[in-house]
Amino acid sequence: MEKTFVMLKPDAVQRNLAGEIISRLEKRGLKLVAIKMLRIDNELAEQHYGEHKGKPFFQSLVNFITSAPVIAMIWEGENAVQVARKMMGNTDPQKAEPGTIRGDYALFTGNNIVHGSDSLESAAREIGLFFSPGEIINYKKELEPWVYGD
Ligand code: IDP
Ligand code: MG
Repeated sequence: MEKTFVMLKPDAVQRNLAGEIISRLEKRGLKLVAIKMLRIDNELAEQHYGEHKGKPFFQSLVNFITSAPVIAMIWEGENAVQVARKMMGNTDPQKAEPGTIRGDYALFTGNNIVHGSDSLESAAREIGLFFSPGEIINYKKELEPWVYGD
């Protein structure tokens, strides 16, 4: 089953939105298979956001993501990468549809509360940056047939 990397950014933790966002992903039927809170250091921030190096917002992005703790997670499910991205909404929260996480809880691109991998390749890379294989839990949930059918 597909895995995606989702991170609750410092603003989500500070604004007490962690439970709400986790709850949405859970209720959708995605399965949480790894979770940890950490304070990202500069090196990890620059690796994680490497594709944006050189862009005008890069330094403020690194400053922001290292400013306070984040919650890093791996969620599993059919098409998990695209499903999670769609639930997050547009990068610019003012363009994100109501009903999406960013569209409901954020107003500013620099503080858009959640990160989600944008492709299978990014998901594999980001999962490898934040988690060791032993931290990823392989388990069954009895309600899976109720989510996907038999
Ligand atoms: P994504 O988070 O929706 O995948 P990306 O384009 O990968 O969006 O950008 C990574 C993060 O960098 C965004 O979530 C946002 O926090 C920040 N960012 C992107 N574009 C801008 C911008 O134009 N100004 C300020 N911050 C930006
Ligand atoms: Mg991105």
